[in-house]
Amino acid sequence: MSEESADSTLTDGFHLVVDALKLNGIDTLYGVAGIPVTDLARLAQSEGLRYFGFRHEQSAGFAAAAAGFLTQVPGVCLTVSAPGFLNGMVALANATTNCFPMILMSGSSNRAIVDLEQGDYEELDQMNAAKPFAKAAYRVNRPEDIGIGIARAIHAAVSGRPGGVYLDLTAAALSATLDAETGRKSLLKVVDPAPRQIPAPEAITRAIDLLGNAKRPLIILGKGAAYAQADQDIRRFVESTGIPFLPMSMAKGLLPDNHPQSAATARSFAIGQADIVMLIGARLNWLLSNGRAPLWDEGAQLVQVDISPIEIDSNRPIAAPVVGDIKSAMAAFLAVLKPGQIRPSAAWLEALAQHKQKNIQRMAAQLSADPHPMNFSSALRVVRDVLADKRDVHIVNEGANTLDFARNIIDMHEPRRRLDSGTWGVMGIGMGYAIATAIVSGKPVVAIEGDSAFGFSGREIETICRYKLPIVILVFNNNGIYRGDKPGTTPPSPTGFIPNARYDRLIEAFGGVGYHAEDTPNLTKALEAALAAGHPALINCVIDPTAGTESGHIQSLNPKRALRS
Ligand code: ADP
Ligand code: TPW
Ligand code: MG
Repeated sequence: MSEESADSTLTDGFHLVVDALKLNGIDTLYGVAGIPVTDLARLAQSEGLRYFGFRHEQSAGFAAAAAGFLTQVPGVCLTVSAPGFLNGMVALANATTNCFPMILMSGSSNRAIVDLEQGDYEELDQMNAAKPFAKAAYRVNRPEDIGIGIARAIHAAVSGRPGGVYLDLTAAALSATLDAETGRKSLLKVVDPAPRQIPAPEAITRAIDLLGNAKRPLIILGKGAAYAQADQDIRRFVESTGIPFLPMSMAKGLLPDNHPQSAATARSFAIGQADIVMLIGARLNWLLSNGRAPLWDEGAQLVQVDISPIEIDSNRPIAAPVVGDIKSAMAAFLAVLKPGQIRPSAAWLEALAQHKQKNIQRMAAQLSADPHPMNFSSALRVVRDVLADKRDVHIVNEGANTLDFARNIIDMHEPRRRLDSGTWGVMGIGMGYAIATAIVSGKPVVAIEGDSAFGFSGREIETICRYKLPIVILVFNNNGIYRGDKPGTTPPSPTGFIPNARYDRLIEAFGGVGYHAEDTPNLTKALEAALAAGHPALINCVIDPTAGTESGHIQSLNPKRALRS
């Protein structure tokens, strides 16, 4: 309990929130201060929590979500009422969509006035507004309910399939006083909030039997597998069965990308030809063409390991569902797997090897070109080469072409080192994810950002400089969304930006170091120097404005008008 209380026999809502968070091992808040949570942020900081103040709630929320993904402890975002709350909602919905645990904690206005729509300062029925976008939403109306409210929020965020939880803290509950002893007794430390969910033994044998019959098996690892922190067992399972694997973008590094069993460079071939595919923490959503032809052989049979029972059969029949948490499931697989029981055919491995070889050669030609101005491949080759011996560097990545090329070119060697636009393909995660990643990991972060993508959260470079975080932002500046306009285009096209903007100068306003790189030698120098300095830096990386393609690699999802005027 804080020393500040004038009367030590009393406590209040502010103190109870801070005490409840501490009791449950939550030591960091990401937020934007203001009525009615300013004093909460201040108190949290003075009581030993780390408070990171952002310039916009969306980035604070993205930071909380990234922290949740990296640590399995829900990241907490603190906002003011109505507009601040709504600014945080995109991040909350994104967390739920990506299965990341986070808690959006917003102060709210006077219930009596809000419910009669009488016009309070920042009036909004926040709890009900949050419900469709959150895994759960709760409101605390009385200080004695704060402990339960926070416990419920933690359970909801991390149990089962993780997600975003909204916790509404009314101004009245925050400022109300309570007898200190009653308050203390109202707090609880949650026990086992993410209980193991051990799959049924028959589900394990069914899956192993199916895989045992496979000639052309394939494992697809998703970000659920990265989240589960079952790294050793996943690797042992993959290696002891010899099954080729494909990592989804945020599962890269669970096994190193240069692992001989990686089928990443023969992705379409592997998915299209496999007879049995095992999904581990990956949904059959748009990122996997919903499991449909032409990418997939619709006759292939599937094993799916997932914590959510209703994920099963969501897009196509799953012959062997394994419902449980991945850590328990992988341990169970390893416990019953007999040597040689699962064995991909030699012909399958040979066919994959040939496809990989062909694709690697094709990529090598692209990667070795050094055009002026740089294109995505040549600039990313530099990034890849500079990072090759810096395995602790974490990557954040968003954009269209910038995302697609970087995902393929930058190899990952360690788990949970890559965060990106994820399930929604959302722009704006960049700075929030980078900030939380730097804070949580204590390691350098390189944020590889399209110039459009960067604009969504670029204001947070002040935050990065204020906290002196070791973040290097690479802005892939091609003058626009996907591409730049031809010189002199008026009015600017819907996708074009000011040509040749100097993003590097923005960070200088806050004491960071800006670099301007127009060619590969200068990009190499800039990235090496920025990483060696360990200071906030932004490299304006000049990319040929004609190099990108509209919508990057997902042009097929981009509807075009049937009639031309
Ligand atoms: P990706 O985008 O990488 O393909 P998705 O986000 O689509 O991955 O899928 C992640 C899946 O992982 C979700 O269906 C989620 O229910 C599941 N999941 C998350 N955590 C766990 C866990 N600990 N154990 C099992 N499944 C999990
Ligand atoms: C919140 C739509 C998808 S990709 C993109 C936008 C605006 C930017 C692509 O340009 P960028 O990358 O970043 O410069 P590059 O390398 O191709 O030039 N609003 C939100 N999310 C999404 N996904 C969009 C808009 C979009
Ligand atoms: Mg661009």
